[in-house]
This record gives sequence, C-alpha cells and structure tokens, in this order.
Amino acid sequence: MTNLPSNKITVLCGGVGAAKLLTGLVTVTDSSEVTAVVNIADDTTFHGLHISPDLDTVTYTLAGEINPATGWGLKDEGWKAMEMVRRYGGIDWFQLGDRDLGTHLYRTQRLSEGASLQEVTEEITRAWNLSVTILPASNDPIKTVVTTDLGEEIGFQDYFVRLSHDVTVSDIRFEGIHNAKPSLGILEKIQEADAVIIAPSNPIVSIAPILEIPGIREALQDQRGRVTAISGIVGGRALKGPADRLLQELGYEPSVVGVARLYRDISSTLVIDEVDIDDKQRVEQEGIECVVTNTIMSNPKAAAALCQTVLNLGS
Ligand code: FO1
Repeated sequence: MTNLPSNKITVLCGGVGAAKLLTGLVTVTDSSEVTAVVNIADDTTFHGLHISPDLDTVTYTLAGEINPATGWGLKDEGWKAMEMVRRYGGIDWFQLGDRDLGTHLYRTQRLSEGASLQEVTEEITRAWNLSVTILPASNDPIKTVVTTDLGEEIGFQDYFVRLSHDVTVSDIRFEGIHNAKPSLGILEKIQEADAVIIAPSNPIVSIAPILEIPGIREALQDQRGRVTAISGIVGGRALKGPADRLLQELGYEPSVVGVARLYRDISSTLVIDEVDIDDKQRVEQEGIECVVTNTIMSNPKAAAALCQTVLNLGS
C-alpha cells in the first residue's frame, strides 16, 4: 500500500446530504484524516433530553445504522417508549425510537455532569468505532429560530417536523450564535486542511449556522482556494427538505446561482449538477469557479464518484 499523500479533509455538514457525502468520502480517502464539522443549531430538548439531530444523523450513517427510510434515527427501531408517552398525552410529533433514546439519555446525562458536547460526541463516536472525527460546530447553545410570515417565532423542529415546514418563512435567526465559540480544534482543522468541503446541505439552516459562528467564516476565507462547495440545490429544487423555498422566501435566488452568491466569499469552487449545466456561466460570473458533474448521491458509488471529483480539483 503506497503511503497516500496526507489528505486532511474537513467537511462542513448538516444532516442527510452531508451524511451521504461522508459515506462516499470514506471510501476514496483515509477516513482517519476526515473531520466532519456538524451543525448544532437544530438541537433541541424533548422530554428533558438534549437531542442533536445532525450529529446523530452523521454518526448513525457512518456507523451504517441509520434508518434508510427516513434518513434520521436508527434502523431496527422499536417505538414502545413513544407509545407510553402518547398514552399520557405527551409530545409525540417528534418520533424518538427506543434505541435512539439511548443516545439522548447518555448525551443528556454526560452534559449534566459538565461534559462538553464535543467530549460527549467523541465518546459516542468512539462507541461506534468511527475513524472519522465528528465535531459539533460549537459547544455553546445555538438555536435556529424561524419567524413565519404571520410574525410568529417558532423553533426549528416545530418548523421542520411539527409543521412539516409547510409555512412561509419571513426571517431566520440563530439565537446565541454571536457568543458561540467554535469547538476546540475546529479553526485548526480548517486552517490545516488540504481540502475543505461544504456538503450539499441546506445553505440557510444547516451551513449558515456554522459559518456565522465567530471566527469560522474568516478561517474559511483565508483557505478559500482549498474550499469546494457542493450545491444542495439541483434544478432549482432541494433534493430533500425546504432549502429551495427558504432561499426564495428569504430573498435569494433558488438556484445554483443563488448558492454561488452565498458561498463565493469562502469557496473558490462550486460543484453543480449536470441538470444545471446551462447556469455554469452565470455561476462563474458570480466570481466562483464552477464544476459540473453528477451530484445526485443515489447510491454510495455515486457519492464516492462525487467525492473523487472534488478531491481531484485540489490535486
Ligand atoms: N424528522 C421528522 O421529519 N420527523 C421526526 O419525527 C423526526 C424525529 C427525529 C428524531 C431524532 C433525530 O435525530 C432526528 C429526527 N428528525 C425527525 C429529523 C430532524 O428533524 C432533523 O433535524 C432534520 O433531519 C433536519 O436536519
């Protein structure tokens, strides 16, 4: 085995789209040199338990344990605990499986003992024998708050799950982000990376809550030549979730050009899908290089091919 050139890769991650990319990345590179910086602004508390959806989606996916039907939670799940909660009239619109609950019980207990989210994430990652380093973007609380067009402020999970994101959004803010610090080592993971990848996650509610943590945007700007963003918008639509609608409702163009405008100051290249090839020139006019390839990760092979394309850019 030739000793592969050191290939430190840092990936900015949201939920499902990022998890799929990582499963491809670990097949084309040394996973022990991959760091996933994961959004924590979706985090919330249910039944007194701290839930970190994007951290768990990335962890469970890399562990091969993700529920393939939903893209969140664990496979081979039971729902006995939720049945009991429902019997008592408790909150049941946010489905917590019996196995998944074990993660929330452990994380909540460790946080109550004073452990940081980063320490608990390291313990959970180790328990799943993952070689990828998974880091929460911050150890400090950041909460995505959605303002609907009726002026009502709701939490992210109320927006995304309880209301099935079927409301019009007039504003999004990330409560606590101005006082939040990047997790220990994140700035170095960006500065020392041979390649930084912005996963095809929702640019508004998954990637922005990472970029807006003081210090992170500046670290990426310094590394701009090594940063590649993958558009989560394909043909003007999000592959999953409300990204296209959110872009539109918040005044951005719901297209690869709109994504280019969001990332051009921190990323030198935007990777777009073949269906958007006619927008390549418009993307480049926004001051960012544009690579056209298949970005639909319909299976691990497609995810690996996409990652290989991105890694070849840097060589
Ligand atoms: N998404 C849903 O649409 N319905 C659910 O009941 C649900 C439960 C859930 C439990 C644990 C977890 O880690 C994620 C869960 N999600 C659920 C996904 C969650 O809303 C994520 O925040 C989104 O996938 C966006 O990242």
